[in-house]
Amino acid sequence: MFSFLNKDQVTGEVAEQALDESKIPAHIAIIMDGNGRWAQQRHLPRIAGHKQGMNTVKTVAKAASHLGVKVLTLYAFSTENWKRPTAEVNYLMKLPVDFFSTFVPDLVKNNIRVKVMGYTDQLPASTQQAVHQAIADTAHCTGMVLNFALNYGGRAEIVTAVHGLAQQVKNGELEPDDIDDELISDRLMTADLDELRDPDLLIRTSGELRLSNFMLWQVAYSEFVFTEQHWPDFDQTSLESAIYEYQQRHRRFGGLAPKKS
Ligand code: V07
Repeated sequence: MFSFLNKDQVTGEVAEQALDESKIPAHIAIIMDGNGRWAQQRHLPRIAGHKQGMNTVKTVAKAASHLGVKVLTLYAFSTENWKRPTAEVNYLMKLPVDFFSTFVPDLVKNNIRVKVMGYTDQLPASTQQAVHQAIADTAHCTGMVLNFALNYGGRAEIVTAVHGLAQQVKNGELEPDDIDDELISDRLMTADLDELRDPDLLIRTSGELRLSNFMLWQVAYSEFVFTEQHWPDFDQTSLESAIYEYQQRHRRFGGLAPKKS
């Protein structure tokens, strides 16, 4: 089930109530929507919103890490985003480069490891280079995983997994009956996150109530929290409010008893 946080909840009292530190969602995924709208409301170009959005990524990544989140997955660029104006796409492709040059030392200081999921081989070479550098420079970090979905699409991810399984069946390496939930999960781009592969909490900013092809398989049992705040306005308090909302819910995995954590 989902809920909509109102302005009081994101700016005030709820976040000040103590969070239960034993029930921090281990994996939070965020659809970072509303950068363009944030800019347009200020009569700024859309790219100014993306730039501010990148600063929010830094703030929220540090806040999540301090709260004890184990994986933070951020939808940075979807396979559909190529349809945007060329200048905007070109700007977006530079953001990982900017991000790397300004934030990697801070990530290392906070023991945060960068991971990327998506069809990264289709990105410009300079973007791929920056991404690989960020991964390499944080490879030794043992704290939170900051997982960027870059040129990611949920259906394409499932199609890729099914192709792999079908090929193995064709080669006689696998029986159709061997294909189950776990085997499919093992072929998705989140497989290397092991027991943390499925988000506990999915947040979408900026008022849209859609999944937009994000982690379709992995969010099967996630709690959804929607907020009207645009991504550049989202901050530590907003994150705490969303986690507070998450903690108020009884989680049922299709069964009768709430999940024991
Ligand atoms: C992007 C900033 C956040 C708001 C939403 C869209 C714009 C961080 C990255 C990034 C990705 C990989 C990496 C390091 C940083 C990023 C894109 C857009 C394409 F290794 N923010 N951000 N990438 N935005």
